[in-house]
Amino acid sequence: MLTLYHGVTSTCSKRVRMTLAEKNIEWESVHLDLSKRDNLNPEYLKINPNGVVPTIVHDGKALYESNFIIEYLDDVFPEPALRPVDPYERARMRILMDRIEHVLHRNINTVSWIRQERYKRFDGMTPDQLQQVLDDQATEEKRAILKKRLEDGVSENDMAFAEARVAEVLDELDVVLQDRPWLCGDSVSLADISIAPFMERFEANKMPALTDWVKRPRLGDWWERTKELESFQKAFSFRPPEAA
Ligand SMILES: N[C@@H](CCC(=O)N[C@@H](CS)C(=O)NCC(=O)O)C(=O)O
Repeated sequence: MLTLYHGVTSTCSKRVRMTLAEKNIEWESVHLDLSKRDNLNPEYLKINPNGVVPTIVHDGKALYESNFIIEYLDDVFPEPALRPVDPYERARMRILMDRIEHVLHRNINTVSWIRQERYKRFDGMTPDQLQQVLDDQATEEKRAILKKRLEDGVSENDMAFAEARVAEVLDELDVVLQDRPWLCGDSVSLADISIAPFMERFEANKMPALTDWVKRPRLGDWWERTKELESFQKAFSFRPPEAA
């Protein structure tokens, strides 16, 4: 049995849902509402000490970090294979996934604070309530980032810097796609799945610099084909029972 603890709009959760759909794996859903901070519930922190989604529990064993979860799923449910066989290509796939997670995701998070109006979650809270939210953060790093955002906000300069870092990764992906239809070759791989949720977010957030397909025509073409994938449609149309 496989249980996925996830959030409906969470990009990292969509990676896992898309991988599960590619492999036609049955799973049980435990939906966490991030706006209500379900992810900071002490019970949940026992299986995800970082207090973020997603987490899977497979055969009684918990695993977190979405890029590692999807590699695990590819190991345990090998069909269809979502990683190149060639060791060099496989290593390149991991480098792409690392850039997507540690440069692109990290920076888009700064932008989303404003674009997705995440700061509104804290509107109307008293200083004591805000302090409680800070105290509840699962890690010192998350506490420091949130404290700075609550105290100083995110400036135009911060936004521009973060968006430019995201654009650099997208430029790299456009170059990678010069000689191949998918990021790791002729078929969909974990690298394609790793970036797909962010592309959707750039479109939804109406970020023209990040969805400029004249500047990045190969990535634009890749994005059109990705949206057609059944696994993409299944993963992205998920709605928690309470929203149905
Ligand atoms: N590197 C982690 C990142 C997970 C992550 O940042 N999840 C976000 C949603 S996409 C989250 O849970 N945010 C809630 C919070 O930070 O409080 C992964 O890939 O699983």
